[in-house]
Amino acid sequence: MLSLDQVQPIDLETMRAKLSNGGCSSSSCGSSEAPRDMAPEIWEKIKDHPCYSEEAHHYFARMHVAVAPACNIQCHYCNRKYDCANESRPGVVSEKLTPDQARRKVVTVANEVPQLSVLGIAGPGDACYDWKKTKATFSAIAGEIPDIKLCISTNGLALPDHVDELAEMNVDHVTVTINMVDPEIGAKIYPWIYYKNKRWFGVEASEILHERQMLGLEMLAERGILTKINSVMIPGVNDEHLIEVNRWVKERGAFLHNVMPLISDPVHGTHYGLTGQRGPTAMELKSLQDKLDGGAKLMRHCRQCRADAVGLLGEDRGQEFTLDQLPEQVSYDPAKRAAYREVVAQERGDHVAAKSAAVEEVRAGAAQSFLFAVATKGGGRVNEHFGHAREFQVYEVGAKGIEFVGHRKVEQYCLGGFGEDATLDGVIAALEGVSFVLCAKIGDCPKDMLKAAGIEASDDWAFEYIETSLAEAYRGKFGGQVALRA
Ligand code: CLF
Ligand code: SF4
Repeated sequence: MLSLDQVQPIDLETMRAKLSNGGCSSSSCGSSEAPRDMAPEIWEKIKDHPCYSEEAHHYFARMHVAVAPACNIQCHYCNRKYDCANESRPGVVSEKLTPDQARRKVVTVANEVPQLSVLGIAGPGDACYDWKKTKATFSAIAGEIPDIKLCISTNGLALPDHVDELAEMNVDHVTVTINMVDPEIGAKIYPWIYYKNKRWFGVEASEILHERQMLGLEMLAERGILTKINSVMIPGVNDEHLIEVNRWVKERGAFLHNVMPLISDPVHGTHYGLTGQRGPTAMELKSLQDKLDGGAKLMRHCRQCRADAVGLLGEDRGQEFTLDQLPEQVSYDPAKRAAYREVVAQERGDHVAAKSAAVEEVRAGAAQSFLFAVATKGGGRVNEHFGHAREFQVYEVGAKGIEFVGHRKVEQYCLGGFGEDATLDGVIAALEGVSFVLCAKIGDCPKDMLKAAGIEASDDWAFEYIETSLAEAYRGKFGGQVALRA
């Protein structure tokens, strides 16, 4: 059995206490039960996938291997020196791997990171265009680690050529980046594509891309492959148009729609970066996502990770597994992953029950909605110090219950025991629209500065479940029963 000390970064003290108290106390113990609005066979496919299930992302990790550098289109938000910005943020470059190097890396990570549940290929170019390397990598891993989920991300142009092979290889999670369903808008995003040994430009290029994306989507749906659509929100270009995109992809069987903010910076050397095209603010993104609610199911917890990312979505352990650190010979040992799953099955059942009770409680007494930011390092708990947080998870609490609405990346405020005021100013700016912060620990100085900016912060709920804490904090503020000790 895995020692809990080997499980990182989930808070081990909390997990130990929970288990020594007899473990799961809920009637819905175990995470194998599908939510009421989901078919059990779909739940079985997504319940351990950190991107397809918001709940799973508290417990399970993905890793990407950068085996596919070639690409067949040009996006205005991409500089080919960097990774594919459709599934990762620009400005970082991945170490390119051969399929054999990728195999060694995946097996090494699987032996050392028990949370690992998904292997994704997200570039750094296009995984379907650079197909031979994608296929060789998936085939090698599927033979060695049969329970790992295989996941792929593509711009869609070469997708229809490979759907049957994807189905044969049991790849049941495919992401297609679709930024438009109107080629006139597409021409403002894609200057050219390369298709049938020829370069196509302008509206004609976007017509072909659009047809291929829709065809690929329909073929995936026919084969029961779960499809996620990524769309990059580009203010003034396709922001309002994404409502139409959402409708089209829903009609063609997309399971999830992930609207990501354009990241645009002149230093990345992209067309948009160099021409001053801005990305959306956090509140503009939220406002668009709110309009899309009711269409295809929305993903709001994407971290725009890099093409060689390793770990839980909010972290990146890729630097621990660079090529020079991999053993020459390695074989898979399933012990840690199997033991971790046992621990999580217990913890997760409890969490689901606590979450459901908290949501009902808030719904019953809710009046006004507020945004709460939570510092967490996984496990579904308030378990990160304010000063150590590199991101905050944001929840809307009010009449609709408790909804995860996104995350805000920040610079770590406390380094070496001291906090910089300038960094704190950046954190406060990133928390635009947020009224309350819950964390495991916060000092008087940042708490006072947050308060001066209209944000109350509390560590009263350290190591408690996020939703239980939110419900109590909300009730305290608005029902007068428990007061935030701000
Ligand atoms: Fe990777 Fe993408 Fe698969 Fe996830 S990422 S290929 S679906 S395993 Fe996830 Fe990263 Fe967002 Fe992608 S957080 S960028 S959505
Ligand atoms: Fe860049 Fe990805 Fe677009 Fe290709 S599909 S141009 S790699 S962002």
